Amino acid sequence: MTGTKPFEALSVETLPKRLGENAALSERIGKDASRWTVREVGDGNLNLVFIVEGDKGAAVVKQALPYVRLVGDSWPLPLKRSFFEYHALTRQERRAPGSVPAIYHFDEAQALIVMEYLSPHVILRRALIDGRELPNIARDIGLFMARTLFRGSDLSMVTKERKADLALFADNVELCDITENLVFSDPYFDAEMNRHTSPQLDGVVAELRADRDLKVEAQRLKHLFAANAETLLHGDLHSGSIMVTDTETRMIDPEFAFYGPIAFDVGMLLANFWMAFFSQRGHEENGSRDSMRAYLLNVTAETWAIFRAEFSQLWRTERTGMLYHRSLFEDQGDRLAAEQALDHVLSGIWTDLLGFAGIEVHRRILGLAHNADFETIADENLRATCEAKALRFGRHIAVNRRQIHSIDEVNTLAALIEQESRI
Ligand code: SR1
Ligand code: MG
Repeated sequence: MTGTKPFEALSVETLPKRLGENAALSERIGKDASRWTVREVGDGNLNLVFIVEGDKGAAVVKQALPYVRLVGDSWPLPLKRSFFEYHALTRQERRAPGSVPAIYHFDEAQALIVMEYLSPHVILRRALIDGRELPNIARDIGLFMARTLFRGSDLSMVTKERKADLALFADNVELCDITENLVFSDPYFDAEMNRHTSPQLDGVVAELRADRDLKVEAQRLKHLFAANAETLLHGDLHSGSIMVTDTETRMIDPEFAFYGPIAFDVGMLLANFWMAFFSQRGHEENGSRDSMRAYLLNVTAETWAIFRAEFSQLWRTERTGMLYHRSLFEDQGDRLAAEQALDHVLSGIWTDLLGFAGIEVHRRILGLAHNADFETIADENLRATCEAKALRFGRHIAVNRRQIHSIDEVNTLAALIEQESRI
């Protein structure tokens, strides 16, 4: 699985020569490497991604670079993120079968993973920008989150194995550091790499940076993120980390995987649906996205409902870990106590996910890594109007999260803010 040669970045030109002898790849796509065609399609912030096609088929080769691609070699980033991505994918496949691309080969020294080419899948974010109403995403993503997050926790795992796994992923320090800074801190001060739609949002940005309650809440959430090693997270579960067709959904790119709070993945994901919602105004002509807006709010509600239902089902049938052990509840004939404990756990996830969602919205508009949902709105005034509404929404759900009790309440607020005309 691990090569011995020192790391060297692949290119479209060198890939066939360097991987031509790789059996996992050539058996799938065809043995004659001189007939392979290679395209580099990586549009993320960090890595190289190649689609390699041969006589028999196609595969994806993903390779980490020793720096942040978005910024360049002034920001070094360890290759070991590929190791964490590989190990996260194998665990996700075990815990939620069929939800991630199949892995054909991993080379730790070259920081590369050869995996299934998903076709005709597209990135979910792109589909939502295009106004596509995909029927299955709420179900598929809700199930993925419930299964991976429950089964990676002390609710399910043998605690010795979980602790060993926690130790393994604890070394994903640099990727956690990106999240800790970019998500939880940078948006709230004048950090070097920040940018926002200016001058339109200058006033809103100044207000947010002076907002004491918001800053304290963001730091409480960062504390939770850093200190609550509850389960193996995907760690970067946004709509750019999901590939879809009309009927299929696959999660990709878990290189930020580490042990953190269950609510983080769920909050980050829902935030990206809410951002898609607020950005629709920038992609429509004459109210043409009314149905898309309704669809997106419905997706958030359905995703949360599916997550809750599946998590509850796993709680009742697979609670084999050391937390909330059956010996204290069901085995004593006290099923209601187990249900009461479940309510507490779900309500904690709910409150925290709202916080993480609000902060994720802020960092995508004020920080380094922006979203195509807003970035592709060419008219800057229109973009700023969409962004300002999302920022206001994010602030509200982060700061008032303990007083918000249902997703309908959140979606009613989102709809009200979206209809306002002020920036
Ligand atoms: C420097 S990396 C910026 C962002 O890209 C990744 O997808 C993560 O979301 C990270 O925060
Ligand atoms: Mg990524």
